[in-house]
Amino acid sequence: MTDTSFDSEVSAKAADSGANASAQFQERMAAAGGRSGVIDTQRVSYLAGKVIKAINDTVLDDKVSYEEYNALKAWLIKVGEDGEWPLFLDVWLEHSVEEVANADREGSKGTIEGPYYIGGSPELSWNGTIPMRDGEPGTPLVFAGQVRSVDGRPLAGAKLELWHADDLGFYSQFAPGLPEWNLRGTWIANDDGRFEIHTLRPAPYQIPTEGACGQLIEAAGWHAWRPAHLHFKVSAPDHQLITTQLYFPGDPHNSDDIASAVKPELMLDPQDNPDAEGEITYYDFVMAPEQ
Ligand code: MBD
Ligand code: FE
Repeated sequence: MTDTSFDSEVSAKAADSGANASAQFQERMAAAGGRSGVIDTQRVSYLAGKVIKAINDTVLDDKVSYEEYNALKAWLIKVGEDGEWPLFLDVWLEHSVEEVANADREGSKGTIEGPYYIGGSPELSWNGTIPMRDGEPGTPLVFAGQVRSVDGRPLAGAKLELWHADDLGFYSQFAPGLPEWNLRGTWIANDDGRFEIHTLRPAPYQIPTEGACGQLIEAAGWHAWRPAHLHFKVSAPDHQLITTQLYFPGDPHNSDDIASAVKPELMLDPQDNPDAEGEITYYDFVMAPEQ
């Protein structure tokens, strides 16, 4: 395979990932009963008015030209055409929404979900291995710990959903050619609330650069990197769902994540696994009761 055909294969995958994320999100919203009527008229008027005013103020304060206005217009159109609204919003806005949503929640920290979650991944026992291809590249990683309530009670039967990118930065179901549930799974904690997840250490990750978001990053002279991360949703009866991500010390992008989703509490500490090839890391999830 030549470099060129590899590049075009990679960019075809990236273009697909945007469209898939848009379609997935719309399906999920429709399944949850749609969007209309959820937010009351006064609130819509207040928030939409405030955002529109903030943009107008920027135009006036910074004397935005017709050239800049038209560049913005063309770019906004392209975000939709590329299916990159989920990517744009989750990278540059979701972190603030998450901060507001979980400001007062006790227990383990959450962070953003991002655009690539899919519910209903294969259920594994408390110490199962994530679905992966034969020869899937990456260092084996055991992720072990306990799910507890804030009062210290182990939460038997808690559910842990994990999803992460492969070594090339692709998420299954958002890039063609990967098995449906590659690097996605659901673990059920044992009677002590314990789990031992067998997976691979993820690689640093670049958000797709071929579409409108990449165009913005390049035009602004930014970078497209996120630190290597594992995504989790952890749930247990009568407790608030935790959506989070966990990171690895020493990653150069822990301090400049393009999605602003790193928190000091979300750092793992992997060590050589004395019992098997690869690494092992421990992390407990502490869950706040349902309000
Ligand atoms: C990702 O994998 C991700 O986690 C986020 C937040 C945004 C884009 C891609
Ligand atoms: Fe991710």
